[in-house]
Amino acid sequence: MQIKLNIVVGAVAALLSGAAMSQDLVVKIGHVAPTSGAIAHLGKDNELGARLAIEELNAKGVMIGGKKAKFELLAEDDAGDPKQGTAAAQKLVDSKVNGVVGHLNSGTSIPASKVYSDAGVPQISPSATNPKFTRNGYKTTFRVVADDVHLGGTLGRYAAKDLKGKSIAVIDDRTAYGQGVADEFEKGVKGAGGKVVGREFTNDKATDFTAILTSLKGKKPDVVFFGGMDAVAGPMLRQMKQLGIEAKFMGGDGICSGELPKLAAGTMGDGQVVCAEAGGVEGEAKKSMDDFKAKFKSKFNVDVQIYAPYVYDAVNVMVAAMAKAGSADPAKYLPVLAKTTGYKGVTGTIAFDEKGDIKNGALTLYTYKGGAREQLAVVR
Ligand code: ABU
Repeated sequence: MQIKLNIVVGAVAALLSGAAMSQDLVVKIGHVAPTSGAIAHLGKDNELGARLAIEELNAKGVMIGGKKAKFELLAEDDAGDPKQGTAAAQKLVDSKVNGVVGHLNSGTSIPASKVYSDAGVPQISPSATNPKFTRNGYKTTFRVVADDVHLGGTLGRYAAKDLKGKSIAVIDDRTAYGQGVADEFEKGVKGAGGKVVGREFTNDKATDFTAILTSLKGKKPDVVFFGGMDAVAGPMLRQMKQLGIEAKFMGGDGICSGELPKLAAGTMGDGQVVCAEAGGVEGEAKKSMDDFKAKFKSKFNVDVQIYAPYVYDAVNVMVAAMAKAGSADPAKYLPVLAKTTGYKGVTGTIAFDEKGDIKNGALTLYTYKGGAREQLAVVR
């Protein structure tokens, strides 16, 4: 008799818990980055930032419109390729995602933004810095980092004024990001009264830079700026050393990773490289970033490369808008997301302007000493 009663009680409990679960709201968050290819280490860094945010949100229990939200991460690899980027975006739209965090590259984020805009799906890039990303008039497009006008311009002025570069050479990888940030750097140098003695280009898959570096060597540069990613910058630094080019080496956020010293195989001199992350915190806000990095390391046993904290914040700011709107329906929470102001994230305070760009975005200038990134300054 007792056994029968237990079975009945168990069945009722299972039914009730099933009923509760069926009332949960499943919220699908898409994430896209290159998790294969030369910058897979950066793509995986971003994806782990999203995973950490989703795990914490599920553990915390977020209510949206009176229902407990269950967040699912749909992670896609676009290999940093524009065509694969739009295919990944379409796949996520077809899977009825509620929002997307990504992509990592400007060259993929820009074409993908049209796919999301057409579908009305909010997209926040945690790292695409080309200004065009937010200048197509799409209401669904946001980013939580400063853009290349700010990034390249600041680095250009820094090269001419602080590093006192007299003959500055510029190389880019012809991607939307690399060419754009190099153009802004050149404008910054010239605006500060500096001189650009040579401009060369390569591509984002190249490994041999002998011809362009030999050509630039003849111009005796004291600063070489590279617009591109760390996977190309590392071998370029190695070949500069082999060719006896003693210049300072500068780049934007794409080279400013924890991996760069390894990619340069020990050929970077202390203080030789100056780069900038397109965000940054200072003062009291620094603690939350430091705590995030320690938590990330203890959970995944790897250090943050560059943008994992920005991905983490992007997921959280999107979910905060859903909770405030009382709906994960993109049409309902998008206007709330657009009005985000004063959101305190681990990367600082997030508010969006009318284009979807972060307001008052910061930059953090870094150099490398003893194979480790060392902060020089946070500038706005
Ligand atoms: N911002 C550097 C890496 C991503 C990109 O904009 O292509």
